[in-house]
Amino acid sequence: MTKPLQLAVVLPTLNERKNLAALVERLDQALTGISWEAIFVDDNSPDGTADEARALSLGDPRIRCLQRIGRRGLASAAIEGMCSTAAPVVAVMDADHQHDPNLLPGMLAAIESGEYDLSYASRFADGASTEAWGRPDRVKASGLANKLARKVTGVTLTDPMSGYFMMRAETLRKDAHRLSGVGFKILLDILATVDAPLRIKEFPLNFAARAEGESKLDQTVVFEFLVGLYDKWLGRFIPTRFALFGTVGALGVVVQFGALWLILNLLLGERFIYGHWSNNTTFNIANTLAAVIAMTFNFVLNNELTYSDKRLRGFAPLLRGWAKFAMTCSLGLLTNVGSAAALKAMGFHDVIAVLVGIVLGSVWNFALSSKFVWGRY
Ligand SMILES: Nc1nc2c(ncn2[C@@H]2O[C@H](COP(=O)(O)OP(=O)(O)O)[C@@H](O)[C@H]2O)c(=O)[nH]1
Ligand SMILES: [Mg+2]
Repeated sequence: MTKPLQLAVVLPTLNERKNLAALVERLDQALTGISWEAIFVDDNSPDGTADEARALSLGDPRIRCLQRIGRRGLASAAIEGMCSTAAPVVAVMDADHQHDPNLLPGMLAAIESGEYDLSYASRFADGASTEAWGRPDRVKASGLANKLARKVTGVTLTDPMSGYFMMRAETLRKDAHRLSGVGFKILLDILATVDAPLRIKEFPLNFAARAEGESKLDQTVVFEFLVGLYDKWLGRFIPTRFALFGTVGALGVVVQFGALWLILNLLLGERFIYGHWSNNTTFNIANTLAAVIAMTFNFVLNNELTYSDKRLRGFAPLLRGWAKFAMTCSLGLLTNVGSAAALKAMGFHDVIAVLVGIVLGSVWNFALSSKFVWGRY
């Protein structure tokens, strides 16, 4: 009988094809004498990362591939990978060679000894270094993020934002349903969620430069971090997605007012006197147009941010999505413009009329669009 499986290394990937073969080789060398498997969790990367993982798997069944369709996200990829193995201990690691696999045996020994529940590699512990990373801007950003994260969650680790850690699979599975799975700070999420006090061992990491390809977190790192913090802090009062949708909607309010003002003043030459535009008909037509513009703006921003994990891509899907968004929102739009028109006719201030219309409309928009536009999966 072969040695029972000890460790699963979960490797979330997005366009990492060229990094896989060399990484598997390094894992194989680092983990001699240990019974392990590696699980690439790929979000259907256009560069064929999943195909490469399957090709490697044909020659080495310890390599597995979980290909996710229509979904995105580092945290949820890590969670699903960790839940897809029978191994008693699971590790999460970047697939771009920034995390040194030689730390794995020590991290595993710490957990198998029974003295620790979680091992993790810190970029900021004594003896660690980030010089080889070659990204002083990101070092600084990570330092700041860590400080903020420690304040908000009360976690005392030197690097709660680390993406390289290992723990008992059972501990993870017990609380997996309570993890937020939003953003990239999966370790922080686990630390803030798991009730049992975790005994944690820290390993200083020499954080390397990425081997091939590009960082996916460069552009979204600040946004995702804020979303993650919000989720842990206030997410249970107002769900994160609804808060995002609302924030985008609030920006849409600005856009609608801006568009309305532009159309009336510049295009139609209407005068805005003492808080009123003169003519009801032109106002209603212009406000309808402004609402359509704001809706398009909201669609684009929601697609980029609120539903970044289910983002529609390409001309046809975007157009179809916009059409569906327009349809599901048309009820909201009718409510929006209709109630504004009614209120204005009743003599309410124009600004009040527009605002009430927006609030009533956006309730419809969220309820329907989360189901019909981005809810395919
Ligand atoms: N499955 C999946 N993997 C991701 C996603 N975003 C990033 N990754 C992977 O997560 C790891 C860390 O991402 P990276 O872009 O290197 O972030 P950085 O090291 O902070 O610059 C890499 O292996 C990426 O391929 C995602 O949305 N889904
Ligand atoms: Mg990286």
